[in-house]
Amino acid sequence: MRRGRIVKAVSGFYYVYAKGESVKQCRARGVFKLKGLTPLVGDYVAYSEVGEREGVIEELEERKSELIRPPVANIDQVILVFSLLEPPVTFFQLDKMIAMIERQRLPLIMVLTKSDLFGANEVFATLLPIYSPMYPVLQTSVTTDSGMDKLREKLSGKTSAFAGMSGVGKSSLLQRLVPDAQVETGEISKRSSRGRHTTRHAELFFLEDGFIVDTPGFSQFSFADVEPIEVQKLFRDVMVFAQECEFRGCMHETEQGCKVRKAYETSELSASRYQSYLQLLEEVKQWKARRYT
Ligand SMILES: Nc1nc2c(ncn2[C@@H]2O[C@H](COP(=O)(O)OP(=O)(O)O)[C@@H](O)[C@H]2O)c(=O)[nH]1
Ligand SMILES: [Mg+2]
Ligand SMILES: [Zn+2]
Repeated sequence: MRRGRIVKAVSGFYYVYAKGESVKQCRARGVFKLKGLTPLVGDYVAYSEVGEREGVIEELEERKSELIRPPVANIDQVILVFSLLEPPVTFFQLDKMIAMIERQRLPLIMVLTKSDLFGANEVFATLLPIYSPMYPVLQTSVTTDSGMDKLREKLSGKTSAFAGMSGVGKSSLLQRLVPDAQVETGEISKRSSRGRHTTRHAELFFLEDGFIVDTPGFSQFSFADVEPIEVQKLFRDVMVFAQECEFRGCMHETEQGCKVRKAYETSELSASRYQSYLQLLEEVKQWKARRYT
């Protein structure tokens, strides 16, 4: 038996990669179904070979982590991709995605793309002081190759998931990092007849030293089962001041003497981050109200 990793799953077939081997199309042993186990993209497995190109998955290794959306196992970190311009950064979208990743307790690296565009530097300069105290922040361009080496360093030895809205440049980055990957970027999809390309299944791409998964799954995540009081924990910078807030159960909205509110008023806490916090809090409260009516 050999050890490999599931890089793709399509209608009951699992594609298993092992370094130096051709990717094998595998079936899973029936016994998994009996045990209620479903192999996931990202799983490490033991498989036996059937001829040159096929195999059978015999064993699943225990998972270090498991995401439901996207359904991927053993992710080490999320690369949150946003473009500096075209489309411009929307603070709330950005902060909501960060919150979503925090919710899944995954380390996060921010990658701001399209740094070659005119005016991108100014946008980067406004974002950097807000986010760099919390997360590594890189800026990249696939046009000039700027920042790509730093990104490669961050990906080395890890399994990374790319998350971000459509059009920000995820596929273009992936294409750069994995030149022989079959990736569709915006330009190609414009030409295709079926309109905008959407990745239908998660797929792992292998680097010399690491794996990447490109999937739209993250944006489907919902906050429907989050409690309002938990929302602050998804904003690291809000949390710094929330810990000093003396009011029990405070949600740091309008209370007189609230430390978060004060930090916002004195600009110690970024106004856009505070606004995003309030807006997400509002959404979560509405989700909750709907749950009980
Ligand atoms: N100027 C510039 N355009 C880029 C860059 N990266 C991607 N794009 C363009 O942005 C559009 C969307 O890119 P794509 O990779 O398909 O985004 P995805 O939807 O996140 O996968 C395409 O037209 C790309 O050519 C970049 O670094 N600089
Ligand atoms: Mg894409
Ligand atoms: Zn408070």
